[in-house]
Amino acid sequence: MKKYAMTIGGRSVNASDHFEVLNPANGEVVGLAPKTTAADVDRAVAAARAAFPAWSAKPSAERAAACNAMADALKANAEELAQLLTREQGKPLSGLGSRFELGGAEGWTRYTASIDLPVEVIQHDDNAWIEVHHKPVGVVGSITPWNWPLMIAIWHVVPAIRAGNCVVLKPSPYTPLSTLRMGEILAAVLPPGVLNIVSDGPEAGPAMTSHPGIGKISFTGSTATGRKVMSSAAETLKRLTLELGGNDAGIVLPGCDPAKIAEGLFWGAFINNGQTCAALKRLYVHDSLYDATCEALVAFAKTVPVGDGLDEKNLLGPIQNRMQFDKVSGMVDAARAAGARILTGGVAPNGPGFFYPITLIADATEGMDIVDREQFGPALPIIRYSNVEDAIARANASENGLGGSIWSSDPKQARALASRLESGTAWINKHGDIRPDVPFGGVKASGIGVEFARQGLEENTVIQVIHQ
Ligand code: TXE
Repeated sequence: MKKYAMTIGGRSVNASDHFEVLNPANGEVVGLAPKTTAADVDRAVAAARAAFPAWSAKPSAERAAACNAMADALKANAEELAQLLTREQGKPLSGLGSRFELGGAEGWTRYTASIDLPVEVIQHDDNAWIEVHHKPVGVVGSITPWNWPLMIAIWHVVPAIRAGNCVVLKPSPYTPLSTLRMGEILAAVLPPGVLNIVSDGPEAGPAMTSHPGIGKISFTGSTATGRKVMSSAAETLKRLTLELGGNDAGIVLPGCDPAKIAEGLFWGAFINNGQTCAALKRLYVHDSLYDATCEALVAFAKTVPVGDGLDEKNLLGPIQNRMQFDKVSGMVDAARAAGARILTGGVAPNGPGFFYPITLIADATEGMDIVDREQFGPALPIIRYSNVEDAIARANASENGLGGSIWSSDPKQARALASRLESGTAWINKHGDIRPDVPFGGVKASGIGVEFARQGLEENTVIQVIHQ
């Protein structure tokens, strides 16, 4: 069985101990990931710190060129990485799956290469010379989840490197292999120590969040772990960007045509089997088109093939891991027991793998876990409402605030209502449309700070004022 290695200081580093990474489609071992210790984290941070003076002193254009070289390397190795990603994550090669994720990773890298943070001049005259400089923080620690492991690693790593930082990256224990391999490929086009990739192990995450040599943590994961990261980082006053859970609401207004919006609603909710932070997780539908919307969604769901992601005809794969499978199936069972109607799905097939059918749940209400908490899986509760003001209030009655959407045939009304959603992004007639040139982040318990665009790049810097 292939043993994967860490990359520290530009060299491949083997661990003394390993753990198995399983294919969620069939339970087979995909490979062995190194078990990272606190001492490995120390070595990675030391390598990053050693590389920092030269890397941060490089002209911006040279760092931009290095980011473009990373994009070229991603492109050249995309198919190998996509295959490995499908085998350990479960998502299909096709559709909005692994190849799509690799394409996104390359696109985000190229766009991030193209942005810069020039010196801002406040005053240049005989009375004063005042400039604002954006300087790199030093070493950035990146901690990533298992749902979009490569894309999210790129979202953390590339802006950090572009801004002049050096990085230590730690993937989730569920999906470390594709990140270890991608890291090896990317580190090879950078000076040694600029990008270091460790793996998981009980000591690894806490060693990073408390490490005095790390100046900032970029974290994407659950709100519960985000709180631990923030608390652990407090001692050393690290900068933080936290992209945490979401429980995004979508509101379908009277006057919509259910047949026209069904496909957008479906993929807004079921992209990556619903295992997406800014997926549509609660759908509020007006009474006047409730039944028609349910029917249109069921009809669309029946056209989507689910199965092993290596089979190119499939558009959705298994749930990624046992913990998530149990969470989703438990929430669906509880909703059914509380009186919700399962329109399609709701019963897992026998056999290997964490397969769970596309599940649409009518007559769902607040008070059910599947409405109140993030399900993070292929099951969408559809909630009836009769008053738009009431729907907005119910959408906002959540500790989360990542995304939200308004579905309407009246653009002016839609924009007015969108601005009243308590969410980092409010989409209109779509959900989850993210772009590298548009800042993205959560409010309330969904996070702190933003990623992407100039604003995301700025979060990888500290400000220094030169004042004469
Ligand atoms: O996430 P964790 P888990 C949600 C989703 C899911 C739940 C749990 O609802 O059911 O989170 O998933 C690392 N110090 N999301 O347990 O624990 C961990 O190794 C430092 C939403 O997989 O948040 C991994 O690399 N690091 C989310 C990363 O944190 C620690 C995506 C995320 O794991 C740590 C994933 C610690 N003490 C799950 N403990 C989204 N917003 O997209 C764990 N980690």
